[in-house]
Order: sequence, then C-alpha cells, then structure tokens
Amino acid sequence: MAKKQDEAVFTPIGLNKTNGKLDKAVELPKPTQKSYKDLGLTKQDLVDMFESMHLQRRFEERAMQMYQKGKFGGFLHLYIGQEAISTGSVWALNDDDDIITAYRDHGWGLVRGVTPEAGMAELYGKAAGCSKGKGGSMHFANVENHFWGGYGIVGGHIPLGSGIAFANKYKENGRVTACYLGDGAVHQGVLHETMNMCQLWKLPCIFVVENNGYAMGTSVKRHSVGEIVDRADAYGMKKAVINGMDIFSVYEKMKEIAEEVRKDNLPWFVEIRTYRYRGHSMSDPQKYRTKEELEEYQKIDPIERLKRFILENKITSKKKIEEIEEGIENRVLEAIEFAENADAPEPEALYEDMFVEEDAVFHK
Ligand SMILES: Cc1ncc(C[n+]2csc(CCOP(=O)(O)OP(=O)(O)O)c2C)c(N)n1
Ligand SMILES: [Mg+2]
Repeated sequence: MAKKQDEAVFTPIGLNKTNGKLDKAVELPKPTQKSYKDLGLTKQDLVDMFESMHLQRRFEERAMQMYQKGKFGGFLHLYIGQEAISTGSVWALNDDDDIITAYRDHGWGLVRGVTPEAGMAELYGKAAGCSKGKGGSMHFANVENHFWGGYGIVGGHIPLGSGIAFANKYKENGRVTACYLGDGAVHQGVLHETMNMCQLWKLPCIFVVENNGYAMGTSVKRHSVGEIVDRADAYGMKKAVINGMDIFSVYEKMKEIAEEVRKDNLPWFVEIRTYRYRGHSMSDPQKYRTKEELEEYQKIDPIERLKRFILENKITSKKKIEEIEEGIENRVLEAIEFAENADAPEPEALYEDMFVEEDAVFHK
C-alpha cells in the first residue's frame, strides 16, 4: 500500500528503515591533506583558532542555559557544530574583507571581535550589547571589524552582501565580500537575481552556502534537487565544495578563493558542508532526525579534531589547552554576570539608528 503523504515526508531520514544503515544528511568531501605549515599557518594560529572556536561553543552552550532559565526571550539559533566555518574563513580572509550572514550569527560576531560581554548583553536586550540591545540574537554586528550582521529574513541579506561588494569595487579598495547563507536560502529568488547581477557586473563577492543538512525541520534531501553547488553553473560562476568539519580545509580553500576573487574581480559560489548539532531554534523538538545521525557528526566534531591535532603534534601542552578552556569558562560566566547587571536601553533609543547618519562607518 502506498505511504500516506505526511508519513513519507515526516519520517526521520537518519536511519534507513529498509537496510538499517545511516543515510548521510550531508556528504562531506575529503579533508585537505596539506600540513598546517604548507598552508602557511603557525603553531600560534592553531592555538588561537582553537581558542576562538571553543569560545564560540561555550558562549552558546551557556546562552542556551540562560535562555532555558528564562533570562531572556526571542529567538536563539545556535551555531554549534559549524564553528570551523566562521573561524577558518576569518583566518583566510583579510581583516578588512567584509562578512555578512543570516541569523545563526553569534559565532561570526565573536570571531570578528564582538566581546563575550557585548554578545551576551545583546542576547539580554541590554544597551551595552553589540547592537545596543535592539537586535538580539539574530542581529549581532561589528561594523568596525567589517562584520555587517546578522539578518532574520531568509535570503534578505544576500543583495546587501553584493551591494557591499559593489561599493568595494567602485572604491577600488581591493576588499572581498563573503556573503554566508543557509541551504534553505538557496531557493529564494533573490539569490538568483543577485548572482546574475554579480556575475554580470564582475563583483568581488563570494557566496557561501553553509549546508548544515537542514532548513528548520526539512532535510536538504527533501528541499533541494541536484547538488546545491551546481547552481553556480547557470551563472557561469566558479564553484567549490568544502569540508566544513575540518578547519584546515575551510582555511585552505577560502584563502585560495579570496585571493582569486581579489585578483579577477569575479564572484564565486561555494558550498561548505557541515552539520547543525542543535535544533533549528530553541523550540525545535527535532523529530525529523535520529540520535544516531547526530552522533555520526559529533564523532568528527571540528573543535575536538583540532584539539586532538594540537595535542598529538605537540603544538602546545595539555596544560596550556586546559588553561585556555578554563579562561574561556570564566570569561563566559563573567559575560553573563555583566549582561544581567547591565542597563536596558532608554526609551528614546527607539528613535535612534533608524536612518543613515552623515558619518556612517561605510563612508570612510
Ligand atoms: C523569507 C523567510 N521565509 C521564511 C522564514 C522562516 N525561516 C526561518 S529560518 C528558515 C530556514 C532556513 O534554513 P537555512 O537557510 O538552511 O539556515 P539554517 O537555519 O540551517 O542556518 C525559515 C524557513 C524566514 N525567516 N524568512
Ligand atoms: Mg540549513
């Protein structure tokens, strides 16, 4: 008998009932075989990368606890599992290259200089937050460090990203823009309008899809035909698929691509494959996937992998790693205390930051 429609759509895809094997949510390409030295990274880079990723992870784990305690409300989309993408990319790009992303943005903020205090205060809706407490979880930003946020409308920020790329080309300042989006945003018409214009106008922009296997509760396999990366072909754009669970692979490819974009002034379309460990947001019962599937990806956790590499290759001592972990733990707890004691924005703040001001950062 044919399956009922809803049964076919909503059975979790993790465990294939007919052969008992795991269906992969996302297929990861082979990680790079190059050594960190060949990639131009130093021992200190590796330790710093670990520190940054660990901070992103602990910040969000603590934020989740505070949310569950009812300390703040609104949405909370966690980036846990995807930290090698933010970190590897930021190390690969120049500090003044521009970055823009969707709402899963805490990790991006932290790696581009939002302090744990300013990040946590933003979640708590306090005036000391990185967006003055008026944005919350989905609107982290640090424009001084060329991180433009943090947007809630799926696909809404994509033309903003290419607008920044247009401005950079116009000003001939040599900056590259990296515009990150989810696999769910690939099917928004605006991506395709933007890719067309970007290729036509030869803008220095990298569109990066963070394919984490799901758009809310819908797996990529159910919302997408063919390979995501092949969308590039329709626009004659160069493309690449990257293993997003391996920071070295992200760093290697994003660096190569950024340098090529800087040289040729032509956009790229990149798919970085990864996995989202937590639910879409805090109110997601995750009935659409199995525990086994999640565990498969946790086995190749990007932070644990880097930590193991550091220890096995004696990049630094176990003691040093423990000190870093302890330091981060304290830093995040201090950030929570800071956010709890900080002031809410004044009512007048509602009327501020509504329009572009004369001395906007981007005019400089
Ligand atoms: C235009 C629009 N439609 C629908 C939504 C509701 N919505 C929020 S997140 C989301 C799924 C996006 O998934 P993906 O792009 O894969 O990003 P991820 O959550 O995996 O990071 C949807 C449909 C929205 N925010 N904006
Ligand atoms: Mg997704």
